[in-house]
Amino acid sequence: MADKRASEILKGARGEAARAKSSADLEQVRVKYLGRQGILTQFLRSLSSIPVAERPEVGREANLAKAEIETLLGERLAELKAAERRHALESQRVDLTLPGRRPSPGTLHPLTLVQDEIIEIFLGLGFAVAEGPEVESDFYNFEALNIPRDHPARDMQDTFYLSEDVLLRTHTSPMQIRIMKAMRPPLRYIFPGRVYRRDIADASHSPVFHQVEGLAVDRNISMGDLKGTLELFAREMFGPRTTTRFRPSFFPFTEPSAEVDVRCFLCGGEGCRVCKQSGWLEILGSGMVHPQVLRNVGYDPEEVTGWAFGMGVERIAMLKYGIDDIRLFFENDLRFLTQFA
Ligand code: 2U9
Repeated sequence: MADKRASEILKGARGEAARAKSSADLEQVRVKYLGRQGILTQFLRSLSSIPVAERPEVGREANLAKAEIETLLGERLAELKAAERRHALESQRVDLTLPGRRPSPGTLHPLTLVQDEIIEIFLGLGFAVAEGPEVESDFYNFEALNIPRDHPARDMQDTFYLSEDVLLRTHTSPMQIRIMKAMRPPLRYIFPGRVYRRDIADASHSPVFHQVEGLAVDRNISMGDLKGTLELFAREMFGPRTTTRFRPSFFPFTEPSAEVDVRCFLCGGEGCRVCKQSGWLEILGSGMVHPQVLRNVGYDPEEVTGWAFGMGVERIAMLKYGIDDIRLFFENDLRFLTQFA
């Protein structure tokens, strides 16, 4: 009866091993028969309770059954592993004839695009480009530009000071002083660059932003030249049908001074949310270089005159593309940044 048990166990194991569909199934079969609590293991353990006379025969049968189960499990495992490997190779097949995925080269930042566009327009008019330090002295940033000691811009609240005399430039105008001191007229230059002001960031303010300023100095340079140049710039930038308006203004470094507006291209001048019902959009400030500023760099205002202008690149980009929050330029959200290329 006992040897019948061994052969039945073997038969059961053989059937289950054959039916196992995966190496994991087969492992369960192994545990069921050969594990610590396995059927055959328990059977071997129970041999001590059968009559002594039957023990050698039954024990031999049981050990043979164990060896046979081990062999058949090993063979079945090899079969299943081979099948699993074939299946894995099939399902993970790589099509080597597929064309490669093109790596995305990225896009230029909208501020770079707009700044380049501004530069291109003035290069076409014969201006040269000059760039200079972002860390400046009080002299170049304020004093030489005729900005008085009690001007609010010079307040600690408005300017990032690195020491009493050293600061982060609040405009690119110090480069205009540097160029005028280094060269003699005639001069035609534009000055693109990053500038800093102690503003709390909101929809229209950022503590760092970009400017392009321009300067022309020569004999007999007039406000008419300034007007013609900036009208041409506005038409190149915002389209050939752009209408401009020059409005009197004040800056310490220009006299007379004018701000330039373009007819609101969203409402056509009717008045809307963007132009705050005025029908006009301010794009830049400008003026004739103040005689005192010319004297500060060693020029004789009786001999040469000049004009200058300044614009915020963010403002131009916001008007051109209808962007309502300056912070979008600095948040590096690719969904925003990749729209402009
Ligand atoms: C020198 C002489 C004159 C540059 C000028 C402005 C008017 C102006 C603002 C535009 C928007 C600054 O970025 S912004 O906030 N700029 O309105 N800039 S005239 O005049 C100069 C500069 C240097 C030696």
